[in-house]
Amino acid sequence: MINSRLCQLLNIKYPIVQGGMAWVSTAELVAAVSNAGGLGILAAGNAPVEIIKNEIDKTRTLTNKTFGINVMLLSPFADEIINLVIQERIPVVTTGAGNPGKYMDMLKAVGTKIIPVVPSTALAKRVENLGADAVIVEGTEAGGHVGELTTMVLVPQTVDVVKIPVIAAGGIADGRGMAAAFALGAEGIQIGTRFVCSEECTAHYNYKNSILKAKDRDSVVTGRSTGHPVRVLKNKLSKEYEILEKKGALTHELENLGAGKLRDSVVNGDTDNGSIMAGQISGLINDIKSCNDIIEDIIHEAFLTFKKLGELKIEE
Ligand code: TUI
Repeated sequence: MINSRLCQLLNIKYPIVQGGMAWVSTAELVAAVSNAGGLGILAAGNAPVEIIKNEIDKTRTLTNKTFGINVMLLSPFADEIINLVIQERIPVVTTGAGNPGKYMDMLKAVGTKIIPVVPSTALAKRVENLGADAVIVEGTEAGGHVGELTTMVLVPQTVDVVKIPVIAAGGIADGRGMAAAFALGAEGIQIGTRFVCSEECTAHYNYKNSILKAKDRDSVVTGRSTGHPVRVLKNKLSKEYEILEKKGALTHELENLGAGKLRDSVVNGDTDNGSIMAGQISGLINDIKSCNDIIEDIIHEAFLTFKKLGELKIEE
């Protein structure tokens, strides 16, 4: 048992949050993670409100545990999704790809816990001042939209400047990673890529298999020139994208090439021409197991790691 302030704040057994991944974090995955004692998070991505309302209803048929919603702030539907969250009294919201400042008061008014994902200590402090209940600091090791700093440097620097619980994200897929994050002062972890390779995740097998096959150097960040850098596994699409970017292509040309490509890989299984968003830790993931086993194995391995460290003969 690894307890932290986060478990009381969110009413969960283990301080493990599942990353909100567009197209991937559907009702089945979210309910499985929450039923296993973590916090499942539905991903709104760029989806319109009706689709997310359906996913909320479905999740509620599959679990009576706490679950949350991730609001991707670049979405054209972000305002409507926030209204839906308020109507539906969703207990926890995480946000990504922007500053959630303008939504904080509305969410707080209905008692929703707000946990922004941030890539820097400055934004962590800003969201704490605006009333965030906890903060997820996401290192550049993560999949999808990323910042510049690593988890290793972000976590301790953030822990030193905020009072709210810090959740570490990016590059964590096992109990050693969890123990390392806690050693840096984190009180929880967020896990994305590892949960893609779960039995309950509804993503196409080809997408899961790309992660299973990936090694340490098989991801790349594309789109830095557009201001929206995204970590993906290398494939035909990422190579085309890199060539265009090196040639100095305009942002709208690059955005046209990227549009709809996540759905192509996650839903249709086109892992050549689709965008395979996944983290650098993909190389550590070699099997597909249930969310319950993923979580129990992480907790057990974190415990063994702490025990092993405690047995080191260290003298002061
Ligand atoms: O949001 C994510 N990961 C994502 S979102 C996504 S969908 C997408 N697709 C194409 C282009 C862009 C997005 C795929 N993966 N992670 C959380 C995260 N948020 N990482 C980094 C940030 C972030 C970045 C800048 C948060 C705030 C921020 O603030 C800038 C500002 O406004 O001050």
